[in-house]
Amino acid sequence: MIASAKTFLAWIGLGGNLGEPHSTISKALACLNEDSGNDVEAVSSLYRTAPIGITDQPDFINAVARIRTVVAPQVLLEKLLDIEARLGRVRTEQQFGPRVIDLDLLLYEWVQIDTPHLTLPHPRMHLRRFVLEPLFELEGDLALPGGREISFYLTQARDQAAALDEAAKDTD
Ligand code: PH2
Ligand code: MG
Ligand code: MG
Repeated sequence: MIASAKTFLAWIGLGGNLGEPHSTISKALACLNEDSGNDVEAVSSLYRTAPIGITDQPDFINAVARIRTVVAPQVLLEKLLDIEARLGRVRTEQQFGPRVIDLDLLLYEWVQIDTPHLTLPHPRMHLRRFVLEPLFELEGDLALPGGREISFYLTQARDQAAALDEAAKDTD
């Protein structure tokens, strides 16, 4: 990365459940780091997670990475889409369906924007344990832009899961 350039922190959510997700996630991190505009600073553990949205699909492997970047959020998003394509992702799948690799821009500094192509923070990150748990591992109890601390959303996400279990019991 250009030593003198102004740099920005960003957090990327990584996930996949087709092929060999562990290896694809490693390759995605290598691609991100090899790009002259970004350095990968820290990566969470890899988590095996139950699929959310469409439940009838393989478990996912998920992680979160903190990167330092010189590029603007929209340019970073383009880079992520490009890496997804290079690693074999074809965008014909269902919205919450199985995929080889998914790279989501979760946070870019404390920027809040809402445009047709990019919303920051990622609009569903605070609802997803598969994002919140690895992010909590990396950053501790960070407050999300315009919101509460990660632990607040994690507790809510746990309660939601418990409530769904209760609702399922009611209909048995
Ligand atoms: N991604 C989805 C839909 N559902 N579930 C888990 N556990 N992990 C994911 O990364 C995931 C998902 C679509 O982006
Ligand atoms: Mg996603
Ligand atoms: Mg995505």
